[in-house]
Amino acid sequence: MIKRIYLLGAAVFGVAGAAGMQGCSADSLGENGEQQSRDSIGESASALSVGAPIKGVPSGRCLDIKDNSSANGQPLQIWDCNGQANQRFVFTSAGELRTFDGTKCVQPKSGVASLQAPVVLADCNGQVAQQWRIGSGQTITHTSTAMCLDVKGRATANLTPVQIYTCTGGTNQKFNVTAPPDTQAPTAPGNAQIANLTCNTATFSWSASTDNVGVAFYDVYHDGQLLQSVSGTTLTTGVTVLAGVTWGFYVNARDAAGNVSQASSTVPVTPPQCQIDTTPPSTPTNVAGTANGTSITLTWTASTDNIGVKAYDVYRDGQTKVGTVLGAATTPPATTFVDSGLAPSTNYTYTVVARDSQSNASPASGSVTVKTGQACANAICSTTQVTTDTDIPWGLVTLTDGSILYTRRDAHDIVRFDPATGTKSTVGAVPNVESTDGEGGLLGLAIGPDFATGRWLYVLHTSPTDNRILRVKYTSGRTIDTATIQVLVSGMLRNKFHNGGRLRFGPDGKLYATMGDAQNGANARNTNNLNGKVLRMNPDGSTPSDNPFGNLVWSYGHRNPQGLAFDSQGRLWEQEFGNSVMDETNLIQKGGNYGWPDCEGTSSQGGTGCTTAGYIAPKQTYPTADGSCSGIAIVRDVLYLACERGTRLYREMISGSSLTNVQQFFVGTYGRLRTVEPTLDGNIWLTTTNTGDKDSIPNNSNEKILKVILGQ
Ligand SMILES: [Ca+2]
Ligand SMILES: [Ca+2]
Ligand SMILES: [Ca+2]
Ligand SMILES: [Ca+2]
Repeated sequence: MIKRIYLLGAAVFGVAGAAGMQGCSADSLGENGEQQSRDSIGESASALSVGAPIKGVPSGRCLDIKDNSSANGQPLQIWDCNGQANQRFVFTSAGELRTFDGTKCVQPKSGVASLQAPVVLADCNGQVAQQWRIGSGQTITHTSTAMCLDVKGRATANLTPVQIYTCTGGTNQKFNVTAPPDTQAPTAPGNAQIANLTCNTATFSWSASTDNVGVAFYDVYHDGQLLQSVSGTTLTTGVTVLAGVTWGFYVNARDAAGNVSQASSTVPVTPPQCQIDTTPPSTPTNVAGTANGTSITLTWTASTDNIGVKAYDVYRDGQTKVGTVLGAATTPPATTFVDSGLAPSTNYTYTVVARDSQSNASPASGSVTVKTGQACANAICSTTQVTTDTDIPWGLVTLTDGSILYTRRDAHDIVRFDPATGTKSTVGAVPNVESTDGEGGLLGLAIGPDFATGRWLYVLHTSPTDNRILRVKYTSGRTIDTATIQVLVSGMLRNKFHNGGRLRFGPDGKLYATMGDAQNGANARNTNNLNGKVLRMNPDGSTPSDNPFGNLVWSYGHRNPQGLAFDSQGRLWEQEFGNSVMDETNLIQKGGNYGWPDCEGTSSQGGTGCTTAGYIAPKQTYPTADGSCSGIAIVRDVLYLACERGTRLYREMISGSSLTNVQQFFVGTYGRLRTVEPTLDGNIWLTTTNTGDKDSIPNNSNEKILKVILGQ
């Protein structure tokens, strides 16, 4: 019975009038799918011409059911092409080769020895004998016998019977037939596991995915970063790991048409140290500090270690760790730190501790006391923690009364916080949200210029099946009314990582959104789908008439685009996660191609790379270790970027169409930062994302929301 459902989703090639059958998949049919599909087939048989001719290569004649008779047992032959129903064929997703407008199947005649069995008409029965596939070299292969469809005796005359025969490569086994497009993703790989773990290597393995056509590749990731792609027959591979560093390994299956499965389960790995180290670094010396307004710059002399210093922790007034200066894999950490956002005319005392990679810590250095200047002469003047949350704050908007609303990624609800009173309340849960043990969940939040009257909140989230944008009314009682939900965009591919997620209204009254490539770079370059894109839509989700491709796509070639912000000229800036080399900030142009997957930042990755004509280069790039910035905000034409892995806030001046005077703040002070948004009074909100990330578990985080006072 399943095959009847599949016929609706069957790829029908080269046939006018068949479009109405497409897009109706088994998934959408629900419990009554079987009955609905039968009804639809009945209708389509009379209303539509299903299928297309299949021509033998040497004869130019068409496959044909003899005498145009739909009686079971009628033989398949070749005959002059005439376009009638007995010459129209369609491959279904179930592998059948159907004719007579999709109502009958062909199979080798039963009871005849497999070799040279004539092929005849039969009622479709879902048996393997009726399964065919398009083979290599223009052949049509009978799946269960692996034999080829063969015009008997290499003859080319009308009435020559067609049989199955050992594949010979002969032209009498070649047919002009186009493979139907494959739109079905493989199943997720199973049984992911790590073995042979050493301090720097491991073996990652998994069990095979299945696919309607076949798995072409497996893409191996850790934490959203592609490590390698291996062939679709490979189920194990050696991977490089870092001693003491926890990574989460997983794998996606990909077919030749570019459909990507959902991810396997994640295998967390913390490799052992290569060499046990119990000797702490030497004590940092010569700690000194100078004040510049309300910022203090500290310097010290580097510590030494038997293996290597990994980090310096900076302590203020004895107890408070105000920041960590981290080294990279092969370079020691810097010996300077800026503590910004301090009170004016105040004494601060600092010490510094050195750590190695196995958590051996030096004694604290001698202290230094520095007095800040009288007034804030800095870009960042002070920072106040306004509230905390047990989940990950993701999207955040400031309402006109000064309160903020923010989404909680894994808790799947929206919270209101009023900084004036410290009051916090639940606005409500958004239904149909699913986290992805990665980056998916309840993500972006926006309000439009009509918020005062329309009361719409715009939300981007991952559902169990896709990524979606919806809007929902915010009531006068400060809750969401889920009865008002309107799904504006659905069907965007989701995956464990690369779900994009930011929303921002432009000065043109349109809603802009970022959508990741769903871990499939091919999506990014395809302007016919919505993944790997910056999207633009009317507030009701419809396509603006001046969009460049007739759909919601505004720009493309994006990997995992994140923050969006408009400058005083109404220009759109966008932040984007790269893979393993660099992240980027882009100035978005209508219809622009931003290069992924051939170009990562300014680093060529494939094809003709970053020099490809038409690719738009980023305005700024960041090594991924210093970046992984998600949220961005523009205040007085200064761009602020909240960075996760980089654990810092970048401040960059928009000058012409360039980003200049790049400064970094809070490096290591608050850990990973995710969201930055303007406040009503010309400053910024800043949120952390330190724990409970990359999982689907609600309320296992301990995050801060900070208010940062900017200098004038
Ligand atoms: Ca497939
Ligand atoms: Ca050591
Ligand atoms: Ca790019
Ligand atoms: Ca969580």
